[in-house]
Amino acid sequence: MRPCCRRRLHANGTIPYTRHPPAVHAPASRLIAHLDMDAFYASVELLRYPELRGLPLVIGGGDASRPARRADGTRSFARLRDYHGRGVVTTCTYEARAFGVHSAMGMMKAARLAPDAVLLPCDFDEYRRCSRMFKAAVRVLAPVVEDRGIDEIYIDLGAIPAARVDGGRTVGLALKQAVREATGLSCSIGIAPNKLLAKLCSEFDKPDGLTLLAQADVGQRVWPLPARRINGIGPKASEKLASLGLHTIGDVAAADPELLRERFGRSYGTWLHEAAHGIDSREVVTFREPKSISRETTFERDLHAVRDRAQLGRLFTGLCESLANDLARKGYASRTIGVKLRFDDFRIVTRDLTLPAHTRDARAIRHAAGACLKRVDLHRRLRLLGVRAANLVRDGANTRSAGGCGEVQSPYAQQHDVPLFEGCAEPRSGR
Ligand code: DCP
Ligand code: MG
Repeated sequence: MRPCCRRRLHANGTIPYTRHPPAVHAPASRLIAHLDMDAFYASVELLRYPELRGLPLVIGGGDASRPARRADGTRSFARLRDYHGRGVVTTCTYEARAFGVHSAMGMMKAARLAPDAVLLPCDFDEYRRCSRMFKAAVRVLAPVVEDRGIDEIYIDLGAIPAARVDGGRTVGLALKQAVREATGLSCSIGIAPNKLLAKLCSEFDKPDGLTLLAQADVGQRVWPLPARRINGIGPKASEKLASLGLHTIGDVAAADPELLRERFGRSYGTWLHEAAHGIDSREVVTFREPKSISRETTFERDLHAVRDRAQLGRLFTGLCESLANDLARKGYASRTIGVKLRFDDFRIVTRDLTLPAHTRDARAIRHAAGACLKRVDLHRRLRLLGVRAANLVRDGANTRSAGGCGEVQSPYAQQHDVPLFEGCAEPRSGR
């Protein structure tokens, strides 16, 4: 028997429910939905290019993979086998997943698995537009929504009397229908007593799924799953759990909570124990201020600060401009600007700089980020460059100028007025 398991398995391999529930108080029964769009970016592209329906489709090519119009009016599409570079798959249709392709896989590897798959570049503006549309459609039926990113939300169904009648099934179907009518896209929904279980079960029946999961189902439906399926158990934690003989969520649930705390620290160890028992008291939060906003890019080939400085300068300036635009669009200003670099040996270095006042001006961001770069040894070639804005405030607050976000020259920028990657163009102001 594994060292950490206190209880025996059922004959069918699942772990019986604990006779003594853990010493945590679950809140009164709630009903929470997690909604996640199916193959989101790829599905949005299929709305635009319906002739690709049913084909393996991969999103993540650069500009070169933009479709071309033939003389006869039909479109010609790039194929994955023609891709050369170091990009990664952003997402793909379920038809491409059947070949083993998945998000974050290197495109060259994906090309070996599915050479005939169609390749398209990302169109973030369009994905954001569809994202706003599906969220608005949900809010008409169920207004208590927590935004979790471009394609997922939590919905508190507690205030909807109809949701109590059948555990949320009818409301879940109505939400799926509303999303489809508003966008033409399918989504998958999980409905459970808390966010942790709702998120877990929204994946059970993807795509176009609707799964209801009760607390009493945890032993049978959740415990047999690999531990890493819990949102919050990443690759490192799951590796460490495996080294303790804890592979499934049931293994973690059956482990001595003291041992988990001993190995993972008090806070994470306690969380692991509760999560494995399907306990989660987090509320659906309808608004949360972001901690930071960032932009980064991985280069097609490694670039050197001196030999490729014109190209790097343009990329760096572009990132700062995009970041300034993001801040403006979202209505924030930042006081701490940081850079992130990944070198050719995969080492990651970050530096940041706190300014005297908040800004969202592209030039000020470029100067501050440039000052951060000066504090990095740039002898090795770079694989990735990123710029980050933290210490955020909403429009106008705490900024210097009366009109909102004042342009700020960092003290570093004033001292080192020469852009780091010399020869590059100054960014346009983001205002
Ligand atoms: N995404 C990304 N980089 C990743 C994973 C995803 O940019 N490593 C983007 C593309 C996805 C979107 O975020 O379309 C949503 O991510 P999901 O994990 O929900 O993946 P999908 O919606 O594509 O597929 P699924 O049907 O599994 O939800
Ligand atoms: Mg999704």
